[in-house]
Amino acid sequence: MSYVESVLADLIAKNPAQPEFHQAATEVLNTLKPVIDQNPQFEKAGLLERIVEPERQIMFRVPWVDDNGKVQVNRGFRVQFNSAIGPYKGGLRFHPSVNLGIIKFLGFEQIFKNSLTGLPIGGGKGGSDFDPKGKSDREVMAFCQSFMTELYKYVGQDTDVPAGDIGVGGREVGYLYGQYKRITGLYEGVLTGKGLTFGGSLARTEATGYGLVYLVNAMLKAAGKTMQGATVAISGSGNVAIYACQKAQQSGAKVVTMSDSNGWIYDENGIDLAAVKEIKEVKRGRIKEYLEYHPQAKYTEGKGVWTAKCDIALPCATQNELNEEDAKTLVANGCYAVGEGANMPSTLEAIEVFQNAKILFAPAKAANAGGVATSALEMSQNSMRLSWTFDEVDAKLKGIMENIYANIAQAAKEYGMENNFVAGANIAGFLKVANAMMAQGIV
Ligand code: NDP
Ligand code: 2IT
Repeated sequence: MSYVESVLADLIAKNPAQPEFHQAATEVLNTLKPVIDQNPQFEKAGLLERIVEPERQIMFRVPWVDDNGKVQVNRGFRVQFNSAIGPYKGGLRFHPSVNLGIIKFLGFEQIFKNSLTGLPIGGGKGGSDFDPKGKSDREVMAFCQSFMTELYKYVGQDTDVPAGDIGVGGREVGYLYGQYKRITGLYEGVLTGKGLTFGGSLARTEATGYGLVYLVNAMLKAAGKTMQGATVAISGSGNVAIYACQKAQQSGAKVVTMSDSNGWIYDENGIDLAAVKEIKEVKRGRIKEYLEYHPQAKYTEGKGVWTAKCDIALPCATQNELNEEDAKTLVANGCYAVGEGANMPSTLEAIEVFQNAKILFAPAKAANAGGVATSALEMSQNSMRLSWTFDEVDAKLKGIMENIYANIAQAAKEYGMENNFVAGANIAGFLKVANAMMAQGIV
């Protein structure tokens, strides 16, 4: 058994019932084989065994009182995965599906993503099985205050800096920040994605979606293609999906689909993003309500968004939302590029279909790194106690995404896997962290 295979076998045996973590680790470690072969010192230093084991995992009770006066109890998590290159950094996810395995897969991915940004941030992730959907603002506030009353012990501007993810947006970050400040008395950049009146960065809201399109545009350009005139399918209708749609439209594409966990819309005239923003950002409603604005559009209940014919697919909802069948359908319909806005949206089998079909495929840890990169820019602004303009932050974001594309393309080429951006992203992200860990001794 090779070093990589034995580490993976141990990981699976030691962490039962964490299939998403197994999946993320399998994808990363398998592509690292050539690097591991060339660097025998990594095995001697137990580097892979250390990198797959979080430095610290925190789980806690989150009690709160609902609007009927009843006590509810949720479970809170923060996995501080790797601090070799900077303070732990990564979002908080509030969704009923959250468990330790989900947070570990996200935290593991975050290590390499954060490394790719070129900025000094380690990897972490957290969240809760709390479901903000259908809750009143007061209930969300009560939950966030209780969550932070435990979490504050472990976070801080130089230790661990959480942010948003699924179910955690500006509202939640605001309540969490208020409680942190109240308990600690510190006015510091302990969270990113804050409101603009209390230390938030311009362009952080747009960053993940915009960054996704900047990276896909760089990938298309290198292949002699462009988004101008392309038909784009997007899944999800949350933060990432909305701003991916906006930037794709600004890049001259026609976006024809968006979705939520209930179903998906198809608008052959191109998505009216102002309508989607009103439904999702203002009313917190369902994507089905799009028909009230555009009765000619088509709504389909349930899955199926990848059956829409498109040139470019941007999955921006959640993990494993695009499986082998979906990938085959996309390829059969002529799709030539995929950019992952969500974390691990494509199954391992789907990625194989894309790679066999020689489709341009930008993996999540490169393609959605614009969000956390801009979070790191928010941290810099907080430390300097000043703020940059929208255009300044947006220009830095674009530069970072173009740089990520260049680095992953270069790493893939260097290891004999030209245009395999999955391998390129894993290798480039891994090497910086691995070298930092080697230099810091056995810790
Ligand atoms: P939001 O909560 O704003 O939106 C999530 C969207 O995905 C909603 O449309 C939601 O539908 C849909 N969705 C969530 N879970 C499921 C599910 N199980 N099945 C089907 N649809 C689902 O989250 P974000 O836009 O912030 O996050 C989307 C993805 O992007 C996630 O994978 C996240 O980890 C990733 N990401 C986010 C970043 C950020 O800065 N926010 C940065 C990098 C990656 P519904 O409302 O019905 O639940
Ligand atoms: O998955 C991610 O990169 C995020 N949810 C954003 C994390 C951050 O710290 O901005």
